[in-house]
Amino acid sequence: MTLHPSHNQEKNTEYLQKINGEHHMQPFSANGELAEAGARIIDKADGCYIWDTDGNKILDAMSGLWCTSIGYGRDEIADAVAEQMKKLPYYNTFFKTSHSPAALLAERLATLAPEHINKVFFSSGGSDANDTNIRLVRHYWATKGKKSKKTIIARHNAYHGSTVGAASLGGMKFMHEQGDLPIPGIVHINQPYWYAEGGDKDPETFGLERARELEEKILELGEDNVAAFIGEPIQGAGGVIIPPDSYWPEIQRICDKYEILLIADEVICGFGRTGNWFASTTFNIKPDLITIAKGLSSGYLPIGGVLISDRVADVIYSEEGGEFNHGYTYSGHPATCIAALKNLDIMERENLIDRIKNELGPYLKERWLTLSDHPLVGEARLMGTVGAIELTPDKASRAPFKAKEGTVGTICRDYCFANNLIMRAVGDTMIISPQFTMSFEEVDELVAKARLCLDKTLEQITAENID
Ligand code: PXG
Repeated sequence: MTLHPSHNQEKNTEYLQKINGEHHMQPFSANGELAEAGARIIDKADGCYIWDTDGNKILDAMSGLWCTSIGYGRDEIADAVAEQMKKLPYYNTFFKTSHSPAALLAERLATLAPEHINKVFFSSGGSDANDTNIRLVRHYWATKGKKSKKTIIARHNAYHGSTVGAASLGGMKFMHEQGDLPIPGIVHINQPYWYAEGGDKDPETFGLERARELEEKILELGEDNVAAFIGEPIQGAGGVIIPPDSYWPEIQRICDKYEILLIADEVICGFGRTGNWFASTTFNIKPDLITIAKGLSSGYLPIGGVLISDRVADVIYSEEGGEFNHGYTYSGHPATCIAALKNLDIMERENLIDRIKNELGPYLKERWLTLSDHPLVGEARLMGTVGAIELTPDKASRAPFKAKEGTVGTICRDYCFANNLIMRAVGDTMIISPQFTMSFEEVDELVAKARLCLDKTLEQITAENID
């Protein structure tokens, strides 16, 4: 079919939905259904709000997809990127070349990262950065003469990305089912999800138990066969799962005891989300590798990478390490590095990390936790600027609904959409990850809208006997 777009079609919702449905296959979507219904077309954004092509102003409490920490509409980034695009829009970082944006960003990251980390390898996002991790840890151990140390231990319900490697590291069953994943050499242990899986145990005992599954798995496989453990400090896409305090110190102890590399996937948690530059600082762990993306550039341009500790870098840079046969066309892309540098400038200039720790974080937490008195809410939790509420038919027992998982969450999510609030549903868990720049008034709007949508959800499931 030939379409003839005219110059004013960019705001024509119907037309855009039609061509989008006919030609654009979208991620994590039932594309047939979506094409039929028509996607919501987002037109512009500013601060914490997005506008669709019908003119609806929507409060974005997810920072896009956990990315836009500094908020939308920062012309300063656009201008700096435009300047870079005119000067050097592209050059690779292979074959003994580099350029100032990559070098400057690498130096900046080394300053911001925990002390034992001084190097970075760039990627285009989080998935390919985690693929880099798989290559790196195996190359590390092979270089040290321990070729058998190959297996990576990850967790059920983790999200590490969507490439074959990253989806294998992830523990999403519905992803593994499509395409015969995980690939060999990646195994999973249980997650520290006290609300859903902790039963009558107190959270700290449960956290220790779940961490000790790592030790059991290492003993089962033999430590000579295990390369690394990977985990998100707080699981994001899995439902903003904040582990009990006992969890991460025990994981660190076990990694140290058995000489297993620790990879912290900070694609969501990094760059301030938890109130420190890195969640590894918040949870007091010392990872050998840190995956970064999203907040690194606030999503203004696609860039990710792996922060590499001295322990790992010393081996990779050694004579025995030789050439690392790995890299991406866009590793260290100049425009994306400039976007990241400007983003970090803004975060520092506006003291945004400090704001999360001392102002926005505490206010958001206080307001968010007020939702726990709602009859549908089994638990409200929040750290820094990531939060969740668990929906339940029975607050006392934290029981799940008898209806298919996600039924009630989807009803609530749809009310949010209809009331111009972007709040995600993961099954029957509602999650938020707002911008670091959100004002107190916007926090109030967010919490008031969330409560309204909970009320409407309760009304509907009562009327329809969903329990
Ligand atoms: N690690 C973590 C912890 C992530 O959250 C990735 C890696 C992959 O990054 P890229 O840039 O390749 O997408 C992510 C991405 C969701 C959702 O439903 C979350 C992500 C991506 C898509 C959807 O919450 N996180």
